Amino acid sequence: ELSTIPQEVLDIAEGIRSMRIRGAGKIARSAAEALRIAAEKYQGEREPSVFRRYMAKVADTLIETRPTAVSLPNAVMYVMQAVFQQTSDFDELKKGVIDAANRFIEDSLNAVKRIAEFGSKRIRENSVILTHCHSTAAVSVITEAYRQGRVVKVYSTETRPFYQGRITTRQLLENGVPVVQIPDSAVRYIMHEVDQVVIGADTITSNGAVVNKIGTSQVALAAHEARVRVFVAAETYKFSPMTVIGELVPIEFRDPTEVVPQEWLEKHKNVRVLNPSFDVTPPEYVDAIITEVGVIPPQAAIMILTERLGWAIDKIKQAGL
Ligand code: RUB
Repeated sequence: ELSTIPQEVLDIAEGIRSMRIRGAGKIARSAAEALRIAAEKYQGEREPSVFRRYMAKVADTLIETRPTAVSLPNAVMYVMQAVFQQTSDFDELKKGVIDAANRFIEDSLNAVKRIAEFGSKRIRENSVILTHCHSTAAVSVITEAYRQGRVVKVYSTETRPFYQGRITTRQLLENGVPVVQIPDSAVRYIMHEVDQVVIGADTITSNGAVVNKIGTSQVALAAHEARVRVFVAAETYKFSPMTVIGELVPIEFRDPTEVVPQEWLEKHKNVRVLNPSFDVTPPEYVDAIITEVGVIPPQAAIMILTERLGWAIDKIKQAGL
């Protein structure tokens, strides 16, 4: 009989599922925090094997919440490494898990700062920037570039159907950055005014494709046509070790009621509504990926994977996933 998962942990899982907690970086940090709380509040037998089974159940509960952003399983795997460290001392094991979770959160926040520093240097003087969805990493790059006096205006897409663009617009305004909200369908119309596109990522594959909020590939296509550079701001835990063994990135489809109201669906019973939440931008449409360890071409994704996530690749290969 495993001890029950604390309510606080279940609330974080539900927060991720319902998108109260959203954005790949925040999801990852919240998952690490949930594992830390689970370890701290563990009431069961002080026996490593029992504790490990309980933590594995918590890990599964977290991973099941949303499928696309690899930052979630990467964060969970990172902390779970400490859960499976070789020791028979329960207190040492528990402390190791709490430390690993805290380390992940701290490293993640530092990574975003580094990305802002590196990315801002790539923004030219007097730039008009376009961004899509709400990415903490992208907002950090844009805000830092603005502080350095290089950004004159930001176009922020509203990002239907969930309107994460409104969060971006609000945050940029709070940071003092001049921002104009546009509907997603206005991207190609406005692109001739744009100097650079800065977006985030949920997952980056071993061949350098960028999985991000639905509509990102259209933005990149319009930018490509207009010869506008596309920069992706992404921490190294957004790179997917699973793609190294040939796995495809699962694309989340969300409820149709995010696209049309329930009443409308009921009135039009034979209409099918699709709500894909993410899309894939091929590496050819991305100029550079800004990570906390450096600015790289998307084709160098495998280098980040082997250098930073080699441990995860080994694990996945061993597990034969
Ligand atoms: C959010 C989204 C963001 C990335 C990067 O999708 O696509 O662009 O997650 O964000 P959702 P960050 O709102 O469905 O979670 O840079 O904050 O990790």
